[in-house]
Amino acid sequence: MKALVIGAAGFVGGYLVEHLKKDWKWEVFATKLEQETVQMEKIVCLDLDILDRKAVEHVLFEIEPDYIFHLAAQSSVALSWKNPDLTLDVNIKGCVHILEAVRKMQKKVRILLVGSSEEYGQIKGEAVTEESFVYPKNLYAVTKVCQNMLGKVYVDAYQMEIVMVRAFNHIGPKQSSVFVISDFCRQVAEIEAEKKEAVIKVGNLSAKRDFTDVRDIVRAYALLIQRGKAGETYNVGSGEACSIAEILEKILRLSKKTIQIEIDPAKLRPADVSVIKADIRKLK
Ligand code: A2R
Ligand code: GDD
Repeated sequence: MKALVIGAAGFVGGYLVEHLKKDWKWEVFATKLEQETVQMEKIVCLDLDILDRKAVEHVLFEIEPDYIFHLAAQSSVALSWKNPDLTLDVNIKGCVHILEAVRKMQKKVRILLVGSSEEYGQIKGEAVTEESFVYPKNLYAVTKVCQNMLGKVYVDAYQMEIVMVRAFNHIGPKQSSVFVISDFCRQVAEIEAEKKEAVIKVGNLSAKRDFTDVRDIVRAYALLIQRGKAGETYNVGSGEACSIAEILEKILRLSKKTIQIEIDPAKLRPADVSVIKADIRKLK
Protein backbone atom coordinates (compact mmCIF):
# COMPACT_ATOMS: atom_id res chain seq x y z
CA MET A 1 0.00 0.00 0.00
CA LYS A 2 1.20 3.49 -0.86
CA ALA A 3 0.31 6.17 1.69
CA LEU A 4 0.84 9.91 1.36
CA VAL A 5 0.95 12.09 4.47
CA ILE A 6 0.36 15.76 3.61
CA GLY A 7 1.66 18.11 6.33
CA ALA A 8 4.10 15.53 7.65
CA ALA A 9 6.48 17.98 9.35
CA GLY A 10 3.82 18.87 11.91
CA PHE A 11 3.30 17.32 15.33
CA VAL A 12 1.00 14.45 14.28
CA GLY A 13 2.77 13.86 10.95
CA GLY A 14 6.00 12.55 12.44
CA TYR A 15 4.18 10.00 14.58
CA LEU A 16 1.86 8.95 11.77
CA VAL A 17 4.69 8.36 9.28
CA GLU A 18 6.56 6.21 11.81
CA HIS A 19 3.41 4.22 12.65
CA LEU A 20 2.53 3.53 8.99
CA LYS A 21 6.08 2.40 8.22
CA LYS A 22 6.70 0.34 11.32
CA ASP A 23 3.32 -1.19 12.14
CA TRP A 24 1.64 -1.36 8.73
CA LYS A 25 4.78 -1.74 6.59
CA TRP A 26 3.32 0.57 3.96
CA GLU A 27 5.35 2.50 1.45
CA VAL A 28 5.10 6.03 2.86
CA PHE A 29 5.47 9.33 1.04
CA ALA A 30 5.31 12.65 2.84
CA THR A 31 5.06 16.36 2.09
CA LYS A 32 6.21 19.39 4.07
CA LEU A 33 6.59 23.10 3.52
CA GLU A 34 9.89 24.15 1.88
CA GLN A 35 11.11 25.95 5.03
CA GLU A 36 10.39 22.98 7.31
CA THR A 37 12.83 20.22 8.21
CA VAL A 38 11.99 16.62 8.99
CA GLN A 39 14.08 13.70 10.15
CA MET A 40 12.45 10.74 8.47
CA GLU A 41 14.39 7.77 7.25
CA LYS A 42 13.54 5.66 4.24
CA ILE A 43 10.72 7.79 2.96
CA VAL A 44 10.39 10.23 0.09
CA CYS A 45 9.52 13.66 1.48
CA LEU A 46 8.58 16.37 -1.03
CA ASP A 47 8.11 20.10 -0.57
CA LEU A 48 4.49 21.11 -1.07
CA ASP A 49 2.49 24.20 -0.25
CA ILE A 50 -1.16 23.15 -0.54
CA LEU A 51 -2.07 26.69 -1.57
CA ASP A 52 -0.30 25.97 -4.87
CA ARG A 53 -3.01 24.10 -6.82
CA LYS A 54 -0.72 23.03 -9.68
CA ALA A 55 1.93 21.75 -7.28
CA VAL A 56 -0.69 19.71 -5.41
CA GLU A 57 -1.80 18.09 -8.70
CA HIS A 58 1.79 17.45 -9.70
CA VAL A 59 2.67 15.69 -6.43
CA LEU A 60 -0.49 13.59 -6.35
CA PHE A 61 -0.27 12.52 -10.00
CA GLU A 62 3.40 11.68 -9.50
CA ILE A 63 2.92 9.53 -6.38
CA GLU A 64 -0.51 8.01 -7.14
CA PRO A 65 -1.11 6.98 -3.52
CA ASP A 66 -3.76 4.51 -2.33
CA TYR A 67 -4.26 6.48 0.88
CA ILE A 68 -3.96 10.21 1.59
CA PHE A 69 -3.82 11.57 5.13
CA HIS A 70 -4.52 15.30 4.96
CA LEU A 71 -2.93 16.84 8.06
CA ALA A 72 -1.68 20.15 6.65
CA ALA A 73 -3.35 23.07 8.34
CA GLN A 74 -3.06 26.29 10.24
CA SER A 75 -3.82 24.31 13.39
CA SER A 76 -3.81 26.91 16.15
CA VAL A 77 -7.12 28.28 17.44
CA ALA A 78 -5.25 31.18 19.09
CA LEU A 79 -3.51 32.12 15.82
CA SER A 80 -6.76 31.91 13.86
CA TRP A 81 -8.01 34.97 15.78
CA LYS A 82 -4.86 36.84 14.79
CA ASN A 83 -4.54 35.61 11.20
CA PRO A 84 -7.99 34.72 9.82
CA ASP A 85 -6.93 35.08 6.16
CA LEU A 86 -4.17 32.50 6.41
CA THR A 87 -6.38 30.13 8.40
CA LEU A 88 -9.20 30.27 5.86
CA ASP A 89 -6.85 29.95 2.89
CA VAL A 90 -4.84 26.97 4.14
CA ASN A 91 -7.67 25.07 5.81
CA ILE A 92 -10.36 25.56 3.16
CA LYS A 93 -8.73 26.43 -0.15
CA GLY A 94 -5.82 24.06 0.51
CA CYS A 95 -8.26 21.23 1.16
CA VAL A 96 -10.18 21.96 -2.05
CA HIS A 97 -6.92 21.77 -4.00
CA ILE A 98 -6.32 18.26 -2.66
CA LEU A 99 -9.89 17.07 -3.27
CA GLU A 100 -9.87 18.49 -6.80
CA ALA A 101 -6.54 16.85 -7.63
CA VAL A 102 -7.83 13.47 -6.41
CA ARG A 103 -11.05 13.92 -8.40
CA LYS A 104 -8.95 14.26 -11.54
CA MET A 105 -6.89 11.15 -10.80
CA GLN A 106 -7.73 7.93 -12.60
CA LYS A 107 -7.45 5.92 -9.44
CA LYS A 108 -9.52 5.00 -6.39
CA VAL A 109 -7.90 6.80 -3.47
CA ARG A 110 -9.05 6.78 0.15
CA ILE A 111 -8.63 10.13 1.91
CA LEU A 112 -8.70 10.99 5.62
CA LEU A 113 -9.64 14.61 6.36
CA VAL A 114 -8.63 15.65 9.85
CA GLY A 115 -11.12 18.00 11.47
CA SER A 116 -11.46 19.12 15.05
CA SER A 117 -13.54 18.80 18.19
CA GLU A 118 -13.66 22.60 18.06
CA GLU A 119 -16.28 22.18 15.31
CA TYR A 120 -18.90 21.34 17.94
CA GLY A 121 -18.39 24.41 20.10
CA GLN A 122 -20.55 22.63 22.67
CA ILE A 123 -21.13 24.60 25.86
CA LYS A 124 -23.41 22.37 27.93
CA GLY A 125 -20.75 19.92 29.11
CA GLU A 126 -22.06 16.58 27.89
CA ALA A 127 -20.05 14.37 25.52
CA VAL A 128 -20.57 15.24 21.86
CA THR A 129 -21.55 12.59 19.32
CA GLU A 130 -20.92 12.88 15.60
CA GLU A 131 -24.60 13.81 15.21
CA SER A 132 -24.36 16.72 17.68
CA PHE A 133 -25.13 20.14 16.26
CA VAL A 134 -22.00 22.00 15.13
CA TYR A 135 -21.72 25.51 16.44
CA PRO A 136 -18.15 26.72 15.75
CA LYS A 137 -17.01 29.47 18.09
CA ASN A 138 -13.81 30.58 16.39
CA LEU A 139 -12.30 31.02 12.93
CA TYR A 140 -10.29 27.83 13.08
CA ALA A 141 -13.39 25.81 13.97
CA VAL A 142 -15.34 27.39 11.09
CA THR A 143 -12.68 26.25 8.63
CA LYS A 144 -12.83 22.70 9.97
CA VAL A 145 -16.64 22.58 9.74
CA CYS A 146 -16.24 23.75 6.16
CA GLN A 147 -13.63 21.07 5.44
CA ASN A 148 -16.00 18.42 6.81
CA MET A 149 -18.81 19.69 4.57
CA LEU A 150 -16.49 19.75 1.57
CA GLY A 151 -15.60 16.12 2.21
CA LYS A 152 -19.28 15.17 2.22
CA VAL A 153 -19.95 17.12 -0.98
CA TYR A 154 -17.14 15.31 -2.83
CA VAL A 155 -18.37 11.93 -1.58
CA ASP A 156 -21.97 12.60 -2.64
CA ALA A 157 -21.20 14.29 -5.95
CA TYR A 158 -18.24 12.23 -7.16
CA GLN A 159 -18.50 9.02 -5.07
CA MET A 160 -15.02 9.69 -3.68
CA GLU A 161 -13.76 7.61 -0.75
CA ILE A 162 -13.36 10.25 1.94
CA VAL A 163 -13.51 9.61 5.68
CA MET A 164 -13.69 12.57 8.06
CA VAL A 165 -12.47 12.67 11.64
CA ARG A 166 -12.95 15.17 14.42
CA ALA A 167 -9.78 14.98 16.50
CA PHE A 168 -9.94 16.05 20.13
CA ASN A 169 -6.86 17.53 21.84
CA HIS A 170 -3.70 15.52 21.56
CA ILE A 171 -0.44 15.64 23.47
CA GLY A 172 3.03 14.11 23.38
CA PRO A 173 6.74 14.81 23.06
CA LYS A 174 7.70 17.39 20.41
CA GLN A 175 4.37 19.25 20.39
CA SER A 176 4.72 22.97 19.72
CA SER A 177 4.55 25.17 22.81
CA VAL A 178 1.77 27.09 21.07
CA PHE A 179 -0.46 24.45 22.75
CA VAL A 180 -1.28 24.40 26.42
CA ILE A 181 0.46 21.38 27.95
CA SER A 182 3.63 21.88 25.96
CA ASP A 183 3.54 25.58 26.84
CA PHE A 184 3.22 24.92 30.60
CA CYS A 185 5.94 22.26 30.55
CA ARG A 186 8.32 24.49 28.63
CA GLN A 187 7.83 27.33 31.11
CA VAL A 188 8.46 25.03 34.08
CA ALA A 189 11.60 23.66 32.39
CA GLU A 190 12.85 27.22 31.82
CA ILE A 191 12.14 28.09 35.46
CA GLU A 192 13.99 25.00 36.67
CA ALA A 193 16.93 25.88 34.43
CA GLU A 194 16.86 29.36 36.07
CA LYS A 195 16.27 30.96 32.67
CA LYS A 196 13.05 32.60 33.82
CA GLU A 197 11.63 33.93 37.08
CA ALA A 198 9.41 31.46 38.99
CA VAL A 199 6.13 32.70 37.51
CA ILE A 200 4.09 30.67 35.04
CA LYS A 201 1.92 32.65 32.61
CA VAL A 202 -1.39 31.01 31.81
CA GLY A 203 -4.65 31.60 29.95
CA ASN A 204 -8.15 30.31 30.67
CA LEU A 205 -7.77 27.63 33.35
CA SER A 206 -11.46 26.77 33.66
CA ALA A 207 -11.75 25.20 30.19
CA LYS A 208 -12.09 21.41 30.11
CA ARG A 209 -10.65 19.43 27.22
CA ASP A 210 -10.42 15.77 26.16
CA PHE A 211 -6.72 14.87 25.77
CA THR A 212 -5.26 11.78 24.06
CA ASP A 213 -1.68 10.68 23.48
CA VAL A 214 -0.71 11.45 19.88
CA ARG A 215 0.50 7.85 19.44
CA ASP A 216 -3.03 6.59 20.05
CA ILE A 217 -4.44 9.25 17.72
CA VAL A 218 -2.34 8.04 14.78
CA ARG A 219 -3.36 4.42 15.38
CA ALA A 220 -6.97 5.53 15.07
CA TYR A 221 -6.22 7.42 11.84
CA ALA A 222 -4.59 4.36 10.24
CA LEU A 223 -7.58 2.19 11.14
CA LEU A 224 -10.14 4.74 10.03
CA ILE A 225 -8.62 5.32 6.61
CA GLN A 226 -8.97 1.57 6.01
CA ARG A 227 -12.22 0.72 7.79
CA GLY A 228 -14.06 4.04 8.09
CA LYS A 229 -17.14 4.46 5.93
CA ALA A 230 -16.85 7.03 3.12
CA GLY A 231 -18.84 10.17 3.89
CA GLU A 232 -18.93 9.43 7.62
CA THR A 233 -17.37 11.45 10.45
CA TYR A 234 -15.70 9.84 13.48
CA ASN A 235 -14.75 11.43 16.81
CA VAL A 236 -11.19 10.59 17.87
CA GLY A 237 -10.64 11.28 21.55
CA SER A 238 -10.54 9.63 24.97
CA GLY A 239 -14.09 10.23 26.20
CA GLU A 240 -12.84 12.04 29.33
CA ALA A 241 -12.50 15.79 29.92
CA CYS A 242 -9.98 17.36 32.27
CA SER A 243 -9.74 21.01 33.30
CA ILE A 244 -6.67 23.01 32.33
CA ALA A 245 -6.38 23.99 36.02
CA GLU A 246 -6.06 20.29 37.00
CA ILE A 247 -3.38 19.76 34.37
CA LEU A 248 -1.46 22.82 35.55
CA GLU A 249 -1.63 21.55 39.13
CA LYS A 250 -0.23 18.15 38.06
CA ILE A 251 2.63 19.75 36.14
CA LEU A 252 3.50 22.10 39.02
CA ARG A 253 3.46 19.17 41.47
CA LEU A 254 6.18 17.50 39.39
CA SER A 255 8.50 20.47 39.90
CA LYS A 256 10.66 21.05 42.97
CA LYS A 257 10.37 24.83 42.52
CA THR A 258 7.68 26.98 44.09
CA ILE A 259 6.02 28.61 41.10
CA GLN A 260 3.54 31.49 41.10
CA ILE A 261 0.62 31.41 38.65
CA GLU A 262 -0.16 34.56 36.69
CA ILE A 263 -3.03 35.04 34.23
CA ASP A 264 -1.64 36.60 31.04
CA PRO A 265 -4.42 38.61 29.34
CA ALA A 266 -2.69 38.02 25.97
CA LYS A 267 -3.40 34.30 26.40
CA LEU A 268 -7.12 34.77 26.92
CA ARG A 269 -9.15 34.30 23.73
CA PRO A 270 -12.09 36.43 22.58
CA ALA A 271 -14.20 33.28 23.10
CA ASP A 272 -13.30 29.87 24.51
CA VAL A 273 -15.62 26.85 24.64
CA SER A 274 -16.00 25.75 28.28
CA VAL A 275 -16.12 21.93 27.94
CA ILE A 276 -15.28 19.68 24.98
CA LYS A 277 -15.62 15.94 25.60
CA ALA A 278 -15.90 13.14 23.04
CA ASP A 279 -18.48 10.42 22.73
CA ILE A 280 -16.34 7.69 21.12
CA ARG A 281 -18.87 4.87 20.71
CA LYS A 282 -18.83 5.16 16.92
CA LEU A 283 -15.02 4.91 16.78
CA LYS A 284 -15.02 1.90 19.09
O1 A2R B 1 2.29 26.11 10.09
P1 A2R B 1 3.57 25.34 10.01
O2 A2R B 1 4.69 26.11 9.39
O3 A2R B 1 3.93 24.66 11.32
O4 A2R B 1 3.31 24.13 8.95
C1 A2R B 1 2.19 23.28 9.13
C2 A2R B 1 1.74 22.70 7.79
N1 A2R B 1 1.16 23.72 6.91
C3 A2R B 1 1.11 23.57 5.56
N2 A2R B 1 1.48 22.54 4.77
C4 A2R B 1 1.33 22.70 3.45
N3 A2R B 1 0.83 23.81 2.88
C5 A2R B 1 0.45 24.88 3.63
N4 A2R B 1 -0.03 25.99 3.06
C6 A2R B 1 0.56 24.77 5.05
N5 A2R B 1 0.31 25.61 6.09
C7 A2R B 1 0.66 24.96 7.22
O5 A2R B 1 0.83 21.69 8.18
C8 A2R B 1 2.48 22.00 9.88
O6 A2R B 1 3.74 21.48 9.57
C9 A2R B 1 1.37 21.06 9.36
C10 A2R B 1 0.27 20.88 10.39
O7 A2R B 1 0.86 20.38 11.55
P2 A2R B 1 0.62 21.01 13.00
O8 A2R B 1 0.38 22.46 12.89
O9 A2R B 1 1.75 20.56 13.87
O10 A2R B 1 -0.73 20.33 13.45
P3 A2R B 1 -0.95 18.87 14.11
O11 A2R B 1 -1.07 19.03 15.58
O12 A2R B 1 0.07 17.94 13.57
O13 A2R B 1 -2.40 18.52 13.57
C11 A2R B 1 -2.61 17.77 12.37
C12 A2R B 1 -4.06 18.02 11.93
C13 A2R B 1 -4.33 19.48 11.54
O14 A2R B 1 -5.20 19.45 10.43
C14 A2R B 1 -5.06 20.07 12.74
O15 A2R B 1 -5.90 21.13 12.38
C15 A2R B 1 -5.83 18.85 13.24
O16 A2R B 1 -4.95 17.74 13.02
O17 A2R B 1 -6.11 18.93 14.62
N1 GDD C 1 -2.24 27.44 24.22
C1 GDD C 1 -2.62 27.76 25.47
N2 GDD C 1 -1.72 28.38 26.31
N3 GDD C 1 -3.85 27.45 25.88
C2 GDD C 1 -4.20 27.74 27.15
C3 GDD C 1 -3.34 28.36 28.06
C4 GDD C 1 -2.03 28.71 27.61
O1 GDD C 1 -1.21 29.25 28.34
N4 GDD C 1 -3.97 28.50 29.25
C5 GDD C 1 -5.18 27.99 29.10
N5 GDD C 1 -5.35 27.52 27.83
C6 GDD C 1 -6.56 26.87 27.32
C7 GDD C 1 -7.11 27.41 26.01
O2 GDD C 1 -7.85 28.62 26.22
C8 GDD C 1 -8.00 26.23 25.59
O3 GDD C 1 -9.23 26.27 26.28
C9 GDD C 1 -7.22 25.00 26.08
O4 GDD C 1 -6.25 25.51 27.02
C10 GDD C 1 -6.50 24.22 25.00
O5 GDD C 1 -5.80 25.14 24.20
P1 GDD C 1 -4.67 24.67 23.15
O6 GDD C 1 -3.73 23.73 23.78
O7 GDD C 1 -4.10 25.91 22.53
O8 GDD C 1 -5.48 23.79 22.08
P2 GDD C 1 -6.86 24.05 21.34
O9 GDD C 1 -7.90 23.26 22.07
O10 GDD C 1 -7.11 25.49 21.15
O11 GDD C 1 -6.58 23.40 19.91
C11 GDD C 1 -5.90 22.12 19.79
O12 GDD C 1 -6.86 21.08 19.88
C12 GDD C 1 -7.84 21.05 18.83
C13 GDD C 1 -8.76 19.85 19.08
O13 GDD C 1 -9.66 20.19 20.08
C14 GDD C 1 -5.19 22.08 18.44
O14 GDD C 1 -4.39 20.92 18.40
C15 GDD C 1 -6.17 22.07 17.29
O15 GDD C 1 -5.47 21.92 16.05
C16 GDD C 1 -7.14 20.91 17.49
O16 GDD C 1 -8.10 20.90 16.45
